[in-house]
Amino acid sequence: MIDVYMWTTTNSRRATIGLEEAGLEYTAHPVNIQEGEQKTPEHTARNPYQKVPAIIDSDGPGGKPITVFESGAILLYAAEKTGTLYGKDARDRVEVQKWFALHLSGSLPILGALRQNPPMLAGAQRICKVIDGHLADHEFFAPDFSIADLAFYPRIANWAEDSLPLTDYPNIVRWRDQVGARPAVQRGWAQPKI
Ligand SMILES: N[C@@H](CCC(=O)N[C@@H](CS)C(=O)NCC(=O)O)C(=O)O
Repeated sequence: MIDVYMWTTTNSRRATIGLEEAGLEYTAHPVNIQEGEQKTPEHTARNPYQKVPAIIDSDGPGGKPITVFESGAILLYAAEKTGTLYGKDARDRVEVQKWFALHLSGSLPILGALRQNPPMLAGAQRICKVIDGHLADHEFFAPDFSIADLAFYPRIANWAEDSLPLTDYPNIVRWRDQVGARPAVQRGWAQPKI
């Protein structure tokens, strides 16, 4: 069994949509970050950075419990554990890795910062142009639906249109609606139940 410690945030839901898409069972436990619950000793033992999400898999490698923090690492863990969402061969895996890395190191920090920091608009437009151009002739980031899509989706699913209207990026909108229609994504997005 996998226990997920999370709140109603995009980073947290990245973990649950990944577990859902990988077909892994889990129980979601709310950690109310508005009440400081991420700073308790119990949660600090799960994530020394005192953030959500974190997971504990009682059946980790070697049959022993394992703790994973960082939503990107949780996506990788779910993909590795199930052999899903990570490309069907070495060439496809490189496609997944490129876009997964770009999202973690570029798209998410840049678009996340834009909301509080409007001068980052040029950088946000630049990354959105690259992503929109790729999605113009690719259904998903890699040849098949993968953790590269799951890494980026929560940021765009919860996008504030007034920061940067997505109307200028029709392929991102098409992709967002397609990913958002997946039942597993919808189930993961509905967590935690509070
Ligand atoms: N890079 C981390 C970001 C996690 C993160 O920033 N979590 C926020 C909620 S979205 C949090 O726990 N904030 C509480 C705090 O910083 O005290 C991940 O993807 O897991």
